Amino acid sequence: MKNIVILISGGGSNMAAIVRAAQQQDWERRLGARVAAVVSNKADAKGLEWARTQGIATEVLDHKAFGSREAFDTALAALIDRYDPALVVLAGFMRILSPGFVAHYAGRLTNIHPSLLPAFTGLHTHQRALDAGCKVAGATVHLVTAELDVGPILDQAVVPVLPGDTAETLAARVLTQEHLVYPRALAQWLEATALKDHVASPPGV
Ligand code: NHR
Ligand code: GAR
Repeated sequence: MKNIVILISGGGSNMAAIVRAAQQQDWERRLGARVAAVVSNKADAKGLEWARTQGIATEVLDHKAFGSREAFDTALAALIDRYDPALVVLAGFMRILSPGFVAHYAGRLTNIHPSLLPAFTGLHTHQRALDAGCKVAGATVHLVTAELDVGPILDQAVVPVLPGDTAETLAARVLTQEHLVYPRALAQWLEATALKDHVASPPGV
């Protein structure tokens, strides 16, 4: 079984969309994958409680309890590795990860970023898209590399920017598309790795 560990910091609506997709599309049977744990750097992240109602293990690791970014990342990796993850998913996780952490999960660490990358890396993406006069906005699912928001793009979703939009109305429109594109991109990643595993060691050979 391929274990998926999801990292959140807040509402967790992308995490919930992934968990629901896994349930509805029977990822266990079809893709040999399951959401094994949800991890938050904030104890009050709303998504944690919902994950518990779904019978998913939850963990909290408060970054403020650590003296450095590296110390937090080392502890975070140790906690995640207890679940033997095939895939680590950032879903509204708000801490930049150090190069050592990223290298440890190279090729199996994904993020969803609320802009059409390579435009608007970093924070406050919706206000910056409005300020730039963009006519479309969206979200990008990408593999995480040491450099922020520049890893290989797995999939994107586009929405229109409408007259009168604020950062809040635009964020809400983008978020509904994030809930579709992220589960779809992960299912494709899982299918592709299943195929690679099969070619590398076909059953019965
Ligand atoms: N880490 C690496 N190495 N590479 C990426 O592409 C990453 C990453 C960690 C998180 C998500 C992210 C985004 O989609 C992400 C991508 C937080 C910040 C940030 O500045 C920036 C980007 C992203 C997440 N965080 C502040 C920090 O000091 C804290 C902000 C806060 O706590 O509210 O870590 O854009
Ligand atoms: C999402 O819009 C996600 O793209 C964004 O935060 C929101 C989290 O919502 N991520 C970032 O801004 C990363 N810097 P959620 O917790 O409800 O999934």
